[in-house]
Amino acid sequence: MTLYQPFLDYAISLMQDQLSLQPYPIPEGFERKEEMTGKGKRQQRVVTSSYAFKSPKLRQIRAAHVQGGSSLQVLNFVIFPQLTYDLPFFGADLVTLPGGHLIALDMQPLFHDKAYQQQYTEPILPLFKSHQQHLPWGGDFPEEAKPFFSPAFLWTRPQETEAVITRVFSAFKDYLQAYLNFVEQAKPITDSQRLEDILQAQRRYIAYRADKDPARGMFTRLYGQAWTEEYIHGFLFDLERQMVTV
Ligand code: DBV
Repeated sequence: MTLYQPFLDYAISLMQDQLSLQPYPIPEGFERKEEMTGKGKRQQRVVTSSYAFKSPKLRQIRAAHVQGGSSLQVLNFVIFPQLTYDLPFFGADLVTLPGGHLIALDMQPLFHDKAYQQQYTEPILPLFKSHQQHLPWGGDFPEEAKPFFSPAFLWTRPQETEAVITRVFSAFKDYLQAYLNFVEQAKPITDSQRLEDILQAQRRYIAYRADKDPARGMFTRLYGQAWTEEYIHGFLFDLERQMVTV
């Protein structure tokens, strides 16, 4: 069972249609990682596959797809815009563990002022409301993560896998299309103060995500600490490394 493969296939195909998609390098040894876990009858192969692209306005479009049987499926898919655009991040964290499904979907804002919300949140509030009817609020999440989400944050823990296949997939498609519309409309920023603010906001977000990555424990158990830290800082949240190398 690969619950999130259709999400990934859909996203790549939609982006190929609407963006001038180019490959983005994946560090050697991180394209695919495979490990056996458990013993005896509970033995399970866990495969983590990585995907990465870029486009003229999007610095890094990347996905990590973990497939480990019916009780371990994860698709973490994030789009990091170029530093010359004030676009939000597209963030999807689709997680299936033995305890159930956990879904986070948002256009994660760089700023929280009214003008920014008018540009990047208000247009998607109708989408948010239509999907939230079927995907109720998932409850508490870390207080310190709140600044990184928008009022259109779809956060839910569906009981039924069927709801993931139908409702969550439908929300994912709508959010991604709405995001691509923002990308299409986005104009480069030229004001130097605004550019500095964008850089700081991107750094804050990426530093937070790298520091608090909720998958760190899972990856460390599966593949060890060295692989995990390199995957997080060298691929999943790589801005700081990229800034050093340019
Ligand atoms: N989450 C990631 C990456 C993952 C990943 C890169 C490649 O950011 C998976 C894998 N998320 C993942 C896993 C879990 C979660 C949970 C495996 C389960 C952890 C566990 O229970 O052991 C949103 N993801 C979560 C949670 C939240 C998010 C709130 C539950 C609370 C928690 O365990 O911290 N996604 C997460 C988040 C942001 C986001 C905080 C943005 C700031 O986009």
